[in-house]
Amino acid sequence: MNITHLIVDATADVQRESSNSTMLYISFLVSFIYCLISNKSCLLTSPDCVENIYLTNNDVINITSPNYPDNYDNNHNCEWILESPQNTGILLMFYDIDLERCCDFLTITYVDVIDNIEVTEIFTGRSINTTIRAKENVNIRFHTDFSIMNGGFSLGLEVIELLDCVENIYLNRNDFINITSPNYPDNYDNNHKCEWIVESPQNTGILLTFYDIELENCCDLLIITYVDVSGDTLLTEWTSNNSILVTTHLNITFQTDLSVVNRGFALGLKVIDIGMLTF
Ligand SMILES: [Ca+2]
Ligand SMILES: [Ca+2]
Repeated sequence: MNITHLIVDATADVQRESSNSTMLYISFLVSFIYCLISNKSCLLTSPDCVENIYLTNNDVINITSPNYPDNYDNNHNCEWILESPQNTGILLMFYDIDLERCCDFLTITYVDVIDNIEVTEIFTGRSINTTIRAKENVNIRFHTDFSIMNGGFSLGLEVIELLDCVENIYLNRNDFINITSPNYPDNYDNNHKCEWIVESPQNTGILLTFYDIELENCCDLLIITYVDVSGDTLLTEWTSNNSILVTTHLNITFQTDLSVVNRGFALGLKVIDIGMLTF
């Protein structure tokens, strides 16, 4: 399955734009859509330069457009092929993207770590502070046309650990869910690592209640990281039938070692209005 996203600039200085550039942009969209319908690879002609990058576990490297932060060149078409060790992923951190909106593109093709589907994202215009979490192979293309050059892009790359399971959970007001270890109430597995990333709406809190826990004391871990008014807090010691109120972001990680399994854990998450809480 392949998904293509077109990410366009939402922060550009619109005062600089004229009706001519609007028409140019519309004509680009028409040609781009035609391009996708007729031939999905039409933006990806054979590259002028290709670089293979093999990332190792402790690498954090930076790739940029040619001449960055000075302007890139016209008629440029380069490709980077990224690979990380088996059973790892690649975190792509976009520090800066400044491309001619109509006509110069940064195209990223990867398999998303959460959805496990191939995605092609096309960046143009201006964009910052975006991240992508990809499986171990990523293809990056940088294409410029025959006129108008901008500052280009700067992109950080880092190897990340791939989890056995990861789930993003977006809760609404008054939602209530349970989260348990795999197989619960039967025993969990050895060599297992799972993560749940939970978010709730603004001006709410997440009431976290522990129902049950039985882990190998030395070696299997349930780590809960949450945000409160004083910043990140790491919670590692807790007991059954105990509740805490956390703010709108919560990260739960469950990690087991190579031997001895137990029943695991069960907890509940309920979204409440902060003002309604009484202890
Ligand atoms: Ca251009
Ligand atoms: Ca164990």
